[in-house]
Amino acid sequence: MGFFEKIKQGLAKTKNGVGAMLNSAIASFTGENEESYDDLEESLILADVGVETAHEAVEKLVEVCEKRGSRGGTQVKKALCDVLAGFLEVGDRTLNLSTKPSVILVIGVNGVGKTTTIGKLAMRLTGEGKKVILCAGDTFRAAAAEQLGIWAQRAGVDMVRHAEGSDPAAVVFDGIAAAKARGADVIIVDTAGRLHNKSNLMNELGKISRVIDRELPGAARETLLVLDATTGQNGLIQAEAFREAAGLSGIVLTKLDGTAKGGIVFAICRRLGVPVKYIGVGEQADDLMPFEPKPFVEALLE
Ligand SMILES: Nc1nc2c(ncn2[C@@H]2O[C@H](COP(=O)(O)OP(=O)(O)OP(=O)(O)O)[C@@H](O)[C@H]2O)c(=O)[nH]1
Ligand SMILES: [Mg+2]
Repeated sequence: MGFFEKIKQGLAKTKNGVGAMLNSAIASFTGENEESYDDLEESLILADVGVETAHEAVEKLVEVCEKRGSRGGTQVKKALCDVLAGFLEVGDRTLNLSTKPSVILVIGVNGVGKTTTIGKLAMRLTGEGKKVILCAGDTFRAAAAEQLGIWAQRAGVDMVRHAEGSDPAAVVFDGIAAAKARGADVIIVDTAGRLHNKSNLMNELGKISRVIDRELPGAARETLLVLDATTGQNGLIQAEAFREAAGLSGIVLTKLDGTAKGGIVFAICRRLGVPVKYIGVGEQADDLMPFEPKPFVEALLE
């Protein structure tokens, strides 16, 4: 099954609710009467786009329709696709891995798919000829390093780990030393899942971040927030908290093959200006793809 087929299939699971409503709201959208305006805005909110962003999207849509003279379902839908895709065109979506080594720090709440994403990324980058080292910064459970170890083996890359319960910043320190010694191109750091409102855990990310800055000054660095696409508006709050604690250069949106409504991504890109860099549509190594706004929006509205 093709990549976008998987997304469409996933999004179709919630279609009966959101997609169908959205499409009927688009079909009856005239941009002239309040009612059609409200219907469309409400459908966007139900798709998790968020109140503010939904409002902005409809305002922008009216503008675009007026300018283009768009009339009727098909033309309005095309205009809405363009407006929504425009919201996702923020920043640079490519990974900046311009120094040797460069660092990818992967963060997010529990169970969103951090370790799996790292495994997929390791396979991908290795396939591009890069020498990758994985760093098991999730020292919370021994099983976490084991899970990462399985991916390391699959990708044929080294992994640096410490004993359960040890300081994650110390593992990162060693990981960087190993990356330098072995001439690695990229070091990818796994971290334990943490709730964005637990300040001690969030401070730990700051500490990891400072170790990277100190040990690799000037190195190219990505801090990727992994976000489960089935998360609703809370995703925006998560993203804000993680940005505050560690800075963010990009989002990886996972589980788009599930029951995701997908709308949260518009709120995040629009409000925080952080680009989505990759999307995940399954548990297999090749279920990670660079993000493209247009096809994503089309899959969402199909
Ligand atoms: N369907 C689907 N499942 C996924 C995807 N990404 C990850 N998973 C699954 O989600 C579950 C959690 O993934 P992990 O990679 O362990 O998540 P994590 O963020 O590292 O979890 P913690 O380390 O416990 O915080 C696993 O069963 C993964 O196989 C995806 O894109 N689609
Ligand atoms: Mg994990």
